[in-house]
Amino acid sequence: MRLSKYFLPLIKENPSEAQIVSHRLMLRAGMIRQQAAGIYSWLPLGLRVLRNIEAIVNDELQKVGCVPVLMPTLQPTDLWKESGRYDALGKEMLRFKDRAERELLYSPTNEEMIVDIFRGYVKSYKSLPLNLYQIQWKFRDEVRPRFGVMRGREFLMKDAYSFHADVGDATREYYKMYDAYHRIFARMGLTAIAVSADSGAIGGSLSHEFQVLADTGESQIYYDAAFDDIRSGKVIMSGEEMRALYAAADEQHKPGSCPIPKERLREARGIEVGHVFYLGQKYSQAMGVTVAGPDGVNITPEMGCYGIGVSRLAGAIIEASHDDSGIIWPESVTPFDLGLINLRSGDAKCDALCESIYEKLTSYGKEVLYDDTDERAGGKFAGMDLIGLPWQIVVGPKGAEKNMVELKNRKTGQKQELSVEAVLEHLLGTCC
Ligand code: 5CA
Repeated sequence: MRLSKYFLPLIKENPSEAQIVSHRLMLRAGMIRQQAAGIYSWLPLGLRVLRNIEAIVNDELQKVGCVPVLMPTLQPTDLWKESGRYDALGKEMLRFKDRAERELLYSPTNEEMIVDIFRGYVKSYKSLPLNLYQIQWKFRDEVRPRFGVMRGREFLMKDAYSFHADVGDATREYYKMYDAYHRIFARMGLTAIAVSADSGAIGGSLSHEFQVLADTGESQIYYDAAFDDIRSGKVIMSGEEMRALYAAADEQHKPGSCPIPKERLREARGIEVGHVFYLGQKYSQAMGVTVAGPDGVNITPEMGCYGIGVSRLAGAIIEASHDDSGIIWPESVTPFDLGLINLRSGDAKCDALCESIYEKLTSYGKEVLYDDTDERAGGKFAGMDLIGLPWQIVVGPKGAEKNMVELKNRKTGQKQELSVEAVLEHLLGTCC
């Protein structure tokens, strides 16, 4: 992508409305634009990140057998009267009427609708287990939307819903999703702590929130100090070993009955990036769902549901990975693999060298953001640091004479003078 043809509206000054670093950097890096309180447009750079996060979520979920669907954002309210939740969500739920005076709502979550789909088709235990998921926009009229995409009113959620013939199978699925969540967040460079939590308006008997530690997080959590060793990479544990460690959300933590000694207990702020729920028969019972069981007797399916804050993750990753100059993207979600800076656009040698590097890397499938504009060098460096691509190749007139360029690692700041061939080899892992 050539910057001269792209849409990357960078902002130099710190936006006064942004209270936390990820919100500030997302606005400054031209990733998002606020359209109303808690409602954002995703600009091209932000959209690339969102799509990369979605790709990791899709990949890991499909590996464990989840099946993608897509439900509408609008629902008739009748289903919610059936489940008994019509009143439970109160003003958080946005309701309106269509031209025929039928009441609709903008989905804040989709348990009712998935149950409606399920009961329309599934008649036997032989079709179970079944785990359907979508990545779809939600709306919750939050009292205090804040921190940019962290607590939006409209936000992108991955929501999965599973159906089972018995408690044992539903429990197995719950922990399968729990382990998949750790893999999903780890691929984004995040270590999430799964804390036992309150299931709130979603309901059910068991739930865990996945929390990424950050001082700006909205949740207060308590956990075993062993998680700090896991986070720093000192200790590696399986999902099962991690499950045995103490971790609790604020409302679940009872100091009087905490099972671990004080010296081992840590207290911190966290960003909730995911939440899994063991629902039991709450929705299947309320909505009258049964399937034929193995011995011909009808059974009411057990359910689980599993959410991930896809748009919130973009902010959470930035909270976890930035410095004073801007964002530092992990390779797995970066909007482009690298930035190519032409320090003297219009200079024949610089242009030719940049073009050949751009062509080569692109032909090998690398996503390159080529700064071919005629802005001054300082502005180009600052802009590239701000948007945080993992690598930068800088091409200037002096080096171009000798076929030499500079390769900068955004995270370490390390710069190397290298021949074009050496840079390509470095980035492509192959000799050209
Ligand atoms: N039906 C279940 C999951 S299938 C559900 O709605 N769970 S939830 O309420 O916990 O939301 C799932 C995830 O969405 C949360 O863990 C959080 O990461 C994200 N989320 C919730 N509210 C917001 C919000 N206002 N802005 C951004 N992300 C949010």
